[in-house]
Amino acid sequence: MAILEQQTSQQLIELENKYGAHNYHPLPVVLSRGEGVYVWDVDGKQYYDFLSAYSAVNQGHCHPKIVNAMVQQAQTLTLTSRAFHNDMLGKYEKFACEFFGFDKLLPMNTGAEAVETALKLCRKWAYEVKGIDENKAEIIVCENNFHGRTTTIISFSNDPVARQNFGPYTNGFIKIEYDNLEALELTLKSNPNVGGFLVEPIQGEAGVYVPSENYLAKAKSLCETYNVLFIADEVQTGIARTGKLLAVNHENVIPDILVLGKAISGGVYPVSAVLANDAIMNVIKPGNHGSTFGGNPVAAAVAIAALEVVRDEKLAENAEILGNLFRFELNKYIDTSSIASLVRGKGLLNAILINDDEDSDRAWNICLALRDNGLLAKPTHGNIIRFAPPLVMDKEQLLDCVSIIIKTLKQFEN
Ligand code: IF1
Repeated sequence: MAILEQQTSQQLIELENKYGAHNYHPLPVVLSRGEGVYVWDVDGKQYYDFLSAYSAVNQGHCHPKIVNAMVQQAQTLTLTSRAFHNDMLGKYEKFACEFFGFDKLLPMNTGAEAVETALKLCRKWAYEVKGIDENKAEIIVCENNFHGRTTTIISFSNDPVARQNFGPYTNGFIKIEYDNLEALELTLKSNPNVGGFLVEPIQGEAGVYVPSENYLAKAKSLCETYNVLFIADEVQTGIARTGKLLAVNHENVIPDILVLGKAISGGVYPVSAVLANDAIMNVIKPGNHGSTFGGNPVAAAVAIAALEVVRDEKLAENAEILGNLFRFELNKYIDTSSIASLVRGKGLLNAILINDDEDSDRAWNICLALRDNGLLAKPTHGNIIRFAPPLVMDKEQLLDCVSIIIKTLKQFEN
């Protein structure tokens, strides 16, 4: 059989199972097309996408403006490496720096690469500007963080599945409780070698934990007091997902280092970025850091188009309005539900808590039933189901999804 011939879902799943590493346990559905808020499986069944590729497809699947930008650039110049200049990188860097309000951008490809870049930048600043003794710099991180899958990043993860048997681990990280300002202040006060504080404005993978009001603002203020860099990982919460361009905008916090990924490209191409002002970014000199594809012309063209879509289609405003409607409607149901105990989130990054213990398969079974009812979502940890549709969704589609979700949850009511 020619490899590109039409195959059934089962045949395609078997191909992945036989020839692919088993590093995921996907929901049993095989998608072959996406457009806006919809995806279709190989049998032509239509679904609402309520995961948005983990918030990488905020602009909707295959947004024509972004795809066209990619096609045009891909037919012109795809990759030069940074050994030479190209006519797209500077334009993109200027556009993005003005879009987010920073002096400089360091272009990378994946979110984890951008987080690693931010860690290196923070450490170099700690030694060369703050004056911490070489190899003594510490970076504070939060319990239940998720920042990617590299060996250094999982070194400060407390998720055994993500961490176990990948040692030896990278040193130089202090873990504190998320959303605990006393813990942060105590750690800053008692550790003179802290160079930075890396934090997710909302903890996504942990289960969409929204911190207390003003946590981010007060944490930033503590970092200023102790001359420590506030590093915001907005890979998942950024690009309008939470109802503002950045989740830190809800508290008017300007991070010292901003980490972006996922939807900065609209899910069309791997693009990530680290932004900072000159006093920090200028510690990086030629040869200190790099990447073959980082800042390539296609990434540059795609990212400009993807950010223009966020601006022109007012996706943050839409996420704010539809997110409030989503939680309002679900809370009405939850008041009477025996299966769902709460809904939490900001903008269109939300999750519901299923009344069951972590290791029950009830959330998984609910997601299978949601699939059968035409909506795709996936549990994060055990009994938490994340809901994150593309931000281009309209009110009618959202209410349709709310009725699908409630109808499905009622199937599991006792
Ligand atoms: C998986 C979810 C997980 C991220 C934040 C950096 C990265 C991510 C805040 C790394 C990536 C993805 C990775 C994917 C599942 C998904 C995810 F929360 F978004 F659902 F795992 F937590 N910072 N998140 O969320 O970016 O290198 O992947 O481009 O690894 O299973 P990446």
